[in-house]
Amino acid sequence: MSILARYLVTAAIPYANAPLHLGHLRSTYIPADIYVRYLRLYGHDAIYVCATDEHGTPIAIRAEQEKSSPRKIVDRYHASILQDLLGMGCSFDIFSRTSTSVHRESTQEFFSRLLEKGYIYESQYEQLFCESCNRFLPDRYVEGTCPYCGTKAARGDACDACGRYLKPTDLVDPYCVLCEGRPVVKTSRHWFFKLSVFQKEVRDWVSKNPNLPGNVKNYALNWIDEGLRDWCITRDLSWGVPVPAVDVKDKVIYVWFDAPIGYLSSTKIWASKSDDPEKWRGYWKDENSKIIHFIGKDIIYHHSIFWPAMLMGVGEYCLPFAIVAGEYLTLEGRKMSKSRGWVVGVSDYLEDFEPDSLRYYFIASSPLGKDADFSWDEFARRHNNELADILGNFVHRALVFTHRDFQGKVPDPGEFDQYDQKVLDRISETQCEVAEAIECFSFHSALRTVMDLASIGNKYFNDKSPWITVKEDPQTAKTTIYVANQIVKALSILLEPFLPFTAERIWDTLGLEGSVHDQNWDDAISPLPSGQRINPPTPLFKKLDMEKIEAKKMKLPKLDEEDDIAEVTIEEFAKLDLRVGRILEAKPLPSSDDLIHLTIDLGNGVVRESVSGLLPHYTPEVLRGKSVVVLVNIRPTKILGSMSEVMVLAAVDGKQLTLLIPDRPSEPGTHIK
Ligand code: B3M
Ligand code: ZN
Repeated sequence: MSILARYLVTAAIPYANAPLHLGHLRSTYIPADIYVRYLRLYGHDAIYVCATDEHGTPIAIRAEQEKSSPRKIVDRYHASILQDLLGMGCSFDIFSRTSTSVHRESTQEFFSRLLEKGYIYESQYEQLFCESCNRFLPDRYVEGTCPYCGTKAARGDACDACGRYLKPTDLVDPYCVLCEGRPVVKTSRHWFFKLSVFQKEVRDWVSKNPNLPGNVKNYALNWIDEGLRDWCITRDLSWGVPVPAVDVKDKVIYVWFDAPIGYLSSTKIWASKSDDPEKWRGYWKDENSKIIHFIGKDIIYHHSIFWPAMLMGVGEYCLPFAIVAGEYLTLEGRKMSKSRGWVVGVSDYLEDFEPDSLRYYFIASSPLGKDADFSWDEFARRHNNELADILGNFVHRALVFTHRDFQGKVPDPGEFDQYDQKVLDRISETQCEVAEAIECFSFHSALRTVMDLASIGNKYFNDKSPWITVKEDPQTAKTTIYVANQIVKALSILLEPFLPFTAERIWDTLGLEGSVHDQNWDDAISPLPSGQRINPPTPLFKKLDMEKIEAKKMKLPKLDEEDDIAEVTIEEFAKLDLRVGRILEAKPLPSSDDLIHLTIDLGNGVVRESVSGLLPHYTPEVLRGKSVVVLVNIRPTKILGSMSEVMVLAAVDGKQLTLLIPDRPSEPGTHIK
């Protein structure tokens, strides 16, 4: 058992510019909620802090698009986001906003401290400016091609595809998102955070932190090793936290500087509403406090690099204890896309289904550090076959039996046989194993362990067949039902972090005092006394109405396959054996207008044949001696009587084929990666 400690659990603060969709819940809010609920049950001092992110270009652009004001936009979305999160059972201690005065002051204080300490400096900075809109184009006001990975429509602040932080002038072929015009470069006065001086300190912190999960650590170290550049932390905008300098107008602090400070300002606001307004310090300044940030994978850079560097610069504050980053969620096998309508809103879900079914789906379907998919059919299957048939079925059978055959009271057990004892032991083993898994953020395996206990309960119930023993050997039936009730009680506590609504219903049906949310983790193994009077049970889960599922499927737009360029993983790409090959011989295939037979040297004495449609584009003489890119492990085929064992790659532009030639001389057989 670990020593009781103080924890601050945060979830990334969502921009108040759009409703929440399922992806956010899966990566961030549900995992954070599970973790904090567990900590509270365990008896730790743990608070769950979140807010809406109300500054920056996402809000300003939304206001322009809707011909509204930033203030109206954030008021509207703050309310809807909060409603969705509460509907899903997120147990925040505070859900604040970054447009508060406490937040403004905290941000300006960070800025001023860093300035005093020489970590912020002023400089002229090249910015993109749209002449037709007559405005600077900070961050998301501009899009273009990512210079690192070549993805189109990367935003001026970051590339979603490769996760790198960008500045607008990094973009290739930038365009203004409002008018699609080409911006020009103009200089203006800005402030920079000396991120570069923290290179070593941040690297040490990341590499030595035992609590950073693998995905966070790997991404962060790669980026750090590419070299950290100073970071422009002001913007030519009027919406945001004003730069605290007397002679400045219409410049605000960059939203990514103020957003993580939202965790701190929200904690202060939480404390200010209590009888001890200073108690936020215990979470932020006491070295024994543990700050754990739950985020989505797209913002690892900001949390593992910028934010720790800011904290190091200011000093006095605790650095994050851990950062947990949920990977992406796809929807019916495709990448979610707000612009194409390929999303499911949280409020849309909640109109028809229970929050616990979705919480269950997210955690049960895959570990947080792996990509996951949401599909309506799979959702229905998991609800029906797992929640209803395993968990719901066991709890209901045990409680109905108690009610019907023992007048609603947990019966007195007789002596336990080996099987009874094994099942009782399994309860305490489960309690330990689940705790261990949750503590290392393995929520998926923790939940599976809890569900296994329900399966064990079902099997035990079948094996013991109390409906027979109740007539033939009533004492054995009493023992069985006593043991079954112990499992039910344990499930109520063990499920609380995952399925808080279901857990509370079980608790209520057992007729126990208070709320399951206020119990202790160890109550899972303290016996439910015989004689305990239980309430009439109702089934925990109804089977889902498949018409509702079909209706949800119909709501998704029909998308063109063309729109959908499938992603490949690096492992999939690595299956392609691509090499440099030298063309030794080239001969037109008789009986064909465009095919040519090539003999290709792949180094180390390996020579292969290939048939390609290069003839209209290259003459055999030109091809001889050329080094080209060859896919070596394609399945061989016979074309017009000739073997084609490998494939020569070319750029295809309409009907024009252009061979890919290495930029510098490369030996045949050289790997291409
Ligand atoms: N608002 C991005 C997002 O909503 C940003 C997170 C801030 S966390 C400090 O994904
Ligand atoms: Zn423009």
